[in-house]
Amino acid sequence: MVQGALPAEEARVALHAIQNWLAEWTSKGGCPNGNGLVAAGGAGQCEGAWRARGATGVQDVFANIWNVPRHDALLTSMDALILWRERTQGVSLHRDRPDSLYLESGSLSSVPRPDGLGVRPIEPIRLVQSLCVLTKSTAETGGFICCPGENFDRRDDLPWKRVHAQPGDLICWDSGCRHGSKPPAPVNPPPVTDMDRAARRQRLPVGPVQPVRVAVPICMVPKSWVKQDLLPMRRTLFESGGSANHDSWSVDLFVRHPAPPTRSRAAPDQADWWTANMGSVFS
Ligand SMILES: O=C(O)CCC(=O)C(=O)O
Repeated sequence: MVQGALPAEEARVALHAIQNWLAEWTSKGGCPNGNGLVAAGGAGQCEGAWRARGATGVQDVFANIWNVPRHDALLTSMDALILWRERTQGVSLHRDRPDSLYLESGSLSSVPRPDGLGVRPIEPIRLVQSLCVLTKSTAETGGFICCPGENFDRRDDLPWKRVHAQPGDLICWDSGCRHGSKPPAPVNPPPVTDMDRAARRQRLPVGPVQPVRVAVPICMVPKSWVKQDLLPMRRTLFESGGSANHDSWSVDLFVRHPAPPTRSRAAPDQADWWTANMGSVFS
């Protein structure tokens, strides 16, 4: 855990930007739920998510992990949001390891070459995944869980623990460690208010969604891992509000997460909040 990777004031600004984005989206009728990992509606490319990825403290963590300079040597992926509502159940314990990864002339690919030149890496590719927390995570709120001490070799035998964090903290873990999230137990359904009852009677949409948990998943890898032909596809995804997964350093894996249709919008790098720090981890 890196405390205050995003300074408290910047964490507040990022949270506010995400709430604004969410209000705009929910006014059109949709609302995020499911396991809380949201990639639809331009979530991954919204201002609040980029404010977390663009933070010097966040980028420094990954630069130190990979031993590269912070500026211009990292590429960000796993561009999504975590948004919980009162009944969101979270994500089951899992490892994020691509099942079929091949090395092809030093680059990563998910498809073995017919000529057999692509070989499976001897060791699993290790990633460092992270969450920039924007609302506090405690036993009362629920949130991220993981099995500290586990790695790819140590199979499913350690107990999970809750990770408590404050807004601006960056929770980091090795992709070989099982992780997920859990609501507080037991889950108490939110009280039904008079306004909810009235809305239901009149079949009106229930008021604006106030997310109970907000975090930004972030995964940065050295740019040198990425094939050049990936970059135009990243650009398309970025401009259309789509999201890549954390294993998006190879074209084959990247295209598994095409952009969902979104309303027309300016590319994030045209917006007034865009900074050079954000651009340096994008392309
Ligand atoms: O914190 C969560 O809700 C789960 C995050 C997760 O599974 C991931 O980022 O891979």
